[in-house]
Amino acid sequence: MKSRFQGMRALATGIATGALTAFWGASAFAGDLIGQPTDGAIGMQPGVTPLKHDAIFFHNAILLPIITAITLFVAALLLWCIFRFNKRRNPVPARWSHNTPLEVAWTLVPVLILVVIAVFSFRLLFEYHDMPKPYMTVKATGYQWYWGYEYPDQKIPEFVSNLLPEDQAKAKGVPYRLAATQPLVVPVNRTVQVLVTGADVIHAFAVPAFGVIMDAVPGRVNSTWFKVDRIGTYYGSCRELCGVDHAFMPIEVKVVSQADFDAWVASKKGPAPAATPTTKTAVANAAGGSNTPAATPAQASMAGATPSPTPAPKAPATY
Ligand SMILES: [Cu+2]
Repeated sequence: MKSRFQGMRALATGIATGALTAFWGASAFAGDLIGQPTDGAIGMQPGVTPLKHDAIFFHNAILLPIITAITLFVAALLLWCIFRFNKRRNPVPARWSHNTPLEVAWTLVPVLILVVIAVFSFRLLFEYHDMPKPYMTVKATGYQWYWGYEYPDQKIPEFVSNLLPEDQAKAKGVPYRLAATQPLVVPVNRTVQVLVTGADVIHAFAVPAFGVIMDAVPGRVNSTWFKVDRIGTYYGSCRELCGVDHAFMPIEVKVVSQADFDAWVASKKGPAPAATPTTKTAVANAAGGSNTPAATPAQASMAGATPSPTPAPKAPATY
């Protein structure tokens, strides 16, 4: 009997150890892809900005241990009550009520736990709020259902970033539904301010590897920032249900060296000088290849964007 019990205990220990190893192993050692989701991964995408590094620290070092400790403590209390104070083992229950020290403790301890969480939480919130002096600003406008990017500092008018079609994504070996026709290009190790707005309905600009998510609200300009510490391609998506093609408006950010960025800016400006901002936008849109044109002038002016001519959209916007 004893040996059978020991065998079961060994089995249980084995299962628990295996599960824990699988859990922590998957999250810590799986070699998660950078800038995109990884199949079977647990936890958040690896970060490439100070904000995301600190958000991961807040989650893994502060929240997760507290949640685990509370869960284990409450489970142990429950089990203890079930086994120690059931009717059979405790036929005559005590009749007292109120225990002042205990009540003070179970009021104060949760308050202190919340204060600890709040201290770290506010530090992170302030960090998101306190943007360093930005090197440049980009404006991201959410449309049904694509993104428009504009570089006011570099005088690059808005261009359209669409979902890269499946055949092209396969041919290029990039993830379908994450890759875009024209990425947002930014330099590495530079603070980039992102002004986010929506042209029709509420969208949201989110790039998990940057730890950035910001609502794109029509008639309002929100601001967020990131400073990416390594060159690469990072994917995000719209994070606010915005209509039938909500899942088909990816965000692709290419982080490049300063020299590559300068070259890209020069290529974006193009050799052909444009007489008016309107024609400039049209030239940029035409040069982009498979572009869905920008929104109607009414939508564009709502979002404060440069009005552009209105060729027929790929997927006509319905409201
Ligand atoms: Cu959207």
